[in-house]
Amino acid sequence: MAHQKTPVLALVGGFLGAGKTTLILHAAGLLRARGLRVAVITNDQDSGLVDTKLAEAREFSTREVGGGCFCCRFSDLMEAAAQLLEYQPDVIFAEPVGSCVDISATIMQPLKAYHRDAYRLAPYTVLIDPELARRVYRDEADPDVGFLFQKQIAEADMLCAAKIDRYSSLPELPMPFDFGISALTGQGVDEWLAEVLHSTRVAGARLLDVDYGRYAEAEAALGWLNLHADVELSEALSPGSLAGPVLDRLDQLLTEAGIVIAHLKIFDQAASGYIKAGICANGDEPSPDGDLTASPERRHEIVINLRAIGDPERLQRMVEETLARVNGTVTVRHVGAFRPAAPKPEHRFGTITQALD
Ligand SMILES: Nc1nc2c(ncn2[C@@H]2O[C@H](COP(=O)(O)OP(=O)(O)OP(=O)(O)O)[C@@H](O)[C@H]2O)c(=O)[nH]1
Ligand SMILES: [Mg+2]
Repeated sequence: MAHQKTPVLALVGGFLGAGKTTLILHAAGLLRARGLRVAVITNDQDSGLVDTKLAEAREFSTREVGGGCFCCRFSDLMEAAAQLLEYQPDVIFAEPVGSCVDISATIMQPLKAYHRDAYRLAPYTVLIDPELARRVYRDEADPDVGFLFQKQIAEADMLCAAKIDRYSSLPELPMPFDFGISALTGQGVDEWLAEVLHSTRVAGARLLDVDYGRYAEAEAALGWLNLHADVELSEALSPGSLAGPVLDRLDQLLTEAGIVIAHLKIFDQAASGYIKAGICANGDEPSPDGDLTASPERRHEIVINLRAIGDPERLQRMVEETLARVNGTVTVRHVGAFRPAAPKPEHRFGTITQALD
């Protein structure tokens, strides 16, 4: 058998919209430019992820673990990682679902216990959006969001303030953090990556005390919607000209209904190029990613992922109402609208797995 290198496996968690995918893909691009091979594992309660499409569009070897969070699908996570070994990656980034907590007990400890020879486990990174952090500590955030957020930051091996390009100096936050990072300007990314690749800190050094009843209740406050469709337009449009108005219209409908958006994303692939755009709050200005100058096409493949504090059936109706305005035929390949089911992890360690040496 060919000699296999032992890849770094780096989990990057944090609340919905914290900037996990943007950071992972930015870092993956930097590593690729250094001649390293990078693979990505995405994760969701359902299938049909914008993040998967985006990672594939950037030509990274990608696997999607669907149908439940990594904790509940630990075997699928390990199967996905094993499949990616075929590409001989130097680094595998894995992004857990943004509402997920107790990653240390359910993923980091089992990884150290059962897979220590196959992967070099990086310290667990948790990203925080400084604005959400402030809202949580001022008691201005939804209490269920606040619960999940506080649990997530308590189990970080490396806590990183994301999106720091939005501030003229490092933001003052109610909690200490290890790195301030901007995936847009690159600030702080090299320092964080050095810790991911060569860290001497213990990976999975913290264990949470989680009331799973409260955890399930907090996750179930969120409505989840994933839609994957083929669009045949009557008149050709660029991906940006189709996706932009769909995103704006959905934002408008949700806002009028008083539904708080946690993260709304759309991905549009046409033969001429792709666009990804998203917003993390009602009325936000989306910053599109992809090819804004792609030429008009009649055939598009679109993926919409919406996480909001609202009834999933209402979310689905609003998405369908929005797509009904598209001038053409929309053929839905997949639609899932639900509240996340109570988490039932495959493993849940009560103690920290010690390193061998
Ligand atoms: N200004 C700024 N915006 C960012 C940065 N990183 C991410 N964003 C924006 O924040 C939004 C959410 O980013 P994602 O990377 O999709 O967040 P995520 O944590 O993967 O979200 P989920 O997968 O839904 O949990 C996107 O609109 C990004 O453009 C950053 O460093 N600076
Ligand atoms: Mg993501």
